Amino acid sequence: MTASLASGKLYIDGAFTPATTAPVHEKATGEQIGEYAQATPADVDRAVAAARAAQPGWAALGAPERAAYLDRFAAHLRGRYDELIDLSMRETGGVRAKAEDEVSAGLRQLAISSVQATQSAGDILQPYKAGKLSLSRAVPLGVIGVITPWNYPLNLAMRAVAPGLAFGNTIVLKPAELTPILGGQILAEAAHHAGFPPGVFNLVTGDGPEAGHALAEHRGLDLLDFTGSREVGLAIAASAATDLRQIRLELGGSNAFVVLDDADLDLAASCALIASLEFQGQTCISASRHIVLRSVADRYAETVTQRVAALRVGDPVREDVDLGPLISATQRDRVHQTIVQPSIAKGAKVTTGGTYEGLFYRPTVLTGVTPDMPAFTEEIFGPVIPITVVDSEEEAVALVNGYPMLMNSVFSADLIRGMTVAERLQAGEVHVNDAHARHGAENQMPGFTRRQWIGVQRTPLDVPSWTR
Ligand code: TXE
Repeated sequence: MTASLASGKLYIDGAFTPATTAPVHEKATGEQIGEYAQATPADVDRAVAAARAAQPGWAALGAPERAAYLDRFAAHLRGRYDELIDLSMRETGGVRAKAEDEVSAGLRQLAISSVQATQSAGDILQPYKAGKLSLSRAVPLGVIGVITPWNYPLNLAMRAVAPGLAFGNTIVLKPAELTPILGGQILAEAAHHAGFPPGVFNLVTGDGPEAGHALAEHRGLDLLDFTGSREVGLAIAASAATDLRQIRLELGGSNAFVVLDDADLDLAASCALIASLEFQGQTCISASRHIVLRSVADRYAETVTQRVAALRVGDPVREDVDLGPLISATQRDRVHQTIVQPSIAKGAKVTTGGTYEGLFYRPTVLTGVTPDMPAFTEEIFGPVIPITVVDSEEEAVALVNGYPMLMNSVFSADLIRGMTVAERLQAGEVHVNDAHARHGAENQMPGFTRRQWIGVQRTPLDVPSWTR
């Protein structure tokens, strides 16, 4: 069940290295399913040094040669597909469909990055004046530190690891301590089997405040790529600003789901369940606020409540289960004690759910949610659908904007109206009559190269006279 070669080990400079370990648990049962090594700051130093030493050689390979390594890496993962699905269900607590989504998205990312790197072309720019040749080309950044969260450990690691490697960078990966097997050990094994040159891919598992902090603060990186909480992201940004270290952050937000008065409520309700409850709502693009026009609000709440009440919660490896456990007691307490209960205390009504047993949180619908409640302002990261009623489209747009968010949805039978409202929402991604359906944008990962601009002087005598 556990990754064999890498279990309880770090992977530095092409070697599996033992270290002090901590257990990894299956989320639904609490059973131990493996162990992870706890990297020290000295281990992180060694990993960054190995990545630094390996980078020029890796970048000097042609993109097709790097793609061939990535293909072998992907082939190893594909060969373990069933094992990875099972591991994803046990280690993250998601149902089979979520596991399949995660593993196939990770594999897709590898395929896309290989192709993108081989096809990456530079530009020939308009010359600044006659006799000059101006080019730009993409060059690797160098050594990339990657810190990932626990919700989609394989896919979210791949979003940085695949394009990073494909474009000639080397990697030091620190996966979340709750999911270090799928998010780290499996990848180190794949890298080992693919025969990557030592130091190209390094794994430093460990806890956030120790291994994570050491990597985030490391001066030997050319880029730190972090996906996780807003709190940790803010601290990383503040520290990076002190000496202008390059970072790339993907954090959370309070995403909105807008239902206009002409929406197909049946479709909206189905999409609401996907948007807010898929993987128990523990996704950075989960809908955290449902903003509904008054004339359809009661019907929307009733339809959603009816469907949510029928959902089956339990061990995600079972076929007859719709929602698994939350990832940890800390997350459960955050959802219940800092979001649901305070919102109820301020007047929100529970139409279904609001209770839990162990890590199993009943999917919950809250009505009468107002903008002064945490269920409106906070990223929930749990299986909760908070419904807020508004009187106009204007009010809906104003309420949606003004909070950090990644993605919104708008529902209207009139596509032009839906798109017009969508354009006014300030999220990076907006869907009309859809719930974070994957439109492929997640696989187009920019930012792992820098542009190098090259000016060539073709006429050697084109210099100012005072220099001659
Ligand atoms: O995240 P953390 P947590 C949000 C979501 C959730 C909340 C808390 O709102 O409720 O975050 O989740 C590493 N220096 N998201 O506590 O702590 C940590 O080891 C460097 C949104 O799990 O940010 C892990 O590898 N690294 C997110 C990674 O950061 C540190 C998905 C994320 O953990 C660190 C997950 C430190 N000081 C949670 N402390 C999304 N955008 O999808 C921790 N880490």
